[in-house]
Amino acid sequence: MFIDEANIRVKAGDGGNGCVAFRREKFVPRGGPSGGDGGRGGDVIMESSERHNTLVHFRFNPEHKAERGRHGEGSNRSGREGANIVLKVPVGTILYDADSGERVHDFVRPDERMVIARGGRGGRGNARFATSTHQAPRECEPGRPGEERAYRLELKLLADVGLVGYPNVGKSTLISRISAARPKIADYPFTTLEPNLGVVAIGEEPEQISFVVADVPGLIAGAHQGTGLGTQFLRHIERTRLLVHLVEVSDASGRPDPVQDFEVIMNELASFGAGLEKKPMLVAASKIDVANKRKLSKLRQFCRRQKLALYPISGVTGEGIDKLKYALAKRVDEIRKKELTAEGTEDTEERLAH
Ligand SMILES: Nc1nc2c(ncn2[C@@H]2O[C@H](COP(=O)(O)OP(=O)(O)OP(=O)(O)O)[C@@H](O)[C@H]2O)c(=O)[nH]1
Ligand SMILES: [Mg+2]
Repeated sequence: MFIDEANIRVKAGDGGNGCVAFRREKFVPRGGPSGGDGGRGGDVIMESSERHNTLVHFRFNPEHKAERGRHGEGSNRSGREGANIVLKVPVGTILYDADSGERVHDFVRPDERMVIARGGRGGRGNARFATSTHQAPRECEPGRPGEERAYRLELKLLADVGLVGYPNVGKSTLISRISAARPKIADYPFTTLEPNLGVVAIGEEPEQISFVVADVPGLIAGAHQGTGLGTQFLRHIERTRLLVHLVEVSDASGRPDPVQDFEVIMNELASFGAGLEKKPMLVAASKIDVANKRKLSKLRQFCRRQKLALYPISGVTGEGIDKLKYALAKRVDEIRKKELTAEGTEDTEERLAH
């Protein structure tokens, strides 16, 4: 459940064929063989990157081919080599051979490179076959085919964004709106018993931003003492970068005061003891299609005072969902960049200290 997977097929470039040709020059009778070699086919290379966080880009695009080598030509011209292609995967990706199931490589560090399909060698042209006794060879070789392979990629996901709130406020509905996750949604509390993860992708490669959202069971007052489903599952969002706190503003919640709802949940987060209450947080006013206007404006005023960004959404009509999704992408991206530069500075400091 916490694993992102993709199946890919890759084909390295075929080698170019060798060429049969003879020199033909004015005044040079019976010129020698001059067929050039074929170029080598391009490799398919896999490279781990810190800029990628999920495998979602392969799901839309599972087949990759490197360029073939050009054929050799007369006048001893070798064919040009085919260009390599580089497929980027997130650090933490594990590569399996799809046919044998064998584990091929674990990309544990950034910028690890590995050839996952080798380009075919170019064939030799007839110039290579000439010997003192065999001066007009007509043989040449065809290029070798590039390797063709099927792989399975696996990545253990860590969630970037955690969805928190009371039961039944629409957390699972939201994740089903912004990702391919399809958790159970129903009109009773504690529908979700286990965390669900969804991958959200925005934009196109190479500028695509993707991130992982975790939908967790609802919290209620006293959860840290075991009431409801307790708070054990909150460890799944301990390492998230950002929380979305869903607060229901319809009357269906049966609770009179959204600000009080907010505070009860914050108190439970704090009681869990992992600093969840201090994480960056966006507030989503949920079920605005059936909002009680008074509740919505009360929550709005509260958020303004607390300097919390508020996003009114409806998982049913879709209102506000895109805006929230883009805001999440932006915040996640900012936080990741900050983390990268922070690591960079630590590295430099460490080096300077030595
Ligand atoms: N009118 C309206 N109903 C919604 C909205 N979002 C969710 N619902 C309904 O509210 C109910 C609960 O939704 P869920 O997504 O299961 O809520 P949850 O927060 O995941 O609930 P738990 O898993 O029990 O914590 C379902 O009947 C949904 O159809 C919304 O924006 N508007
Ligand atoms: Mg749910």
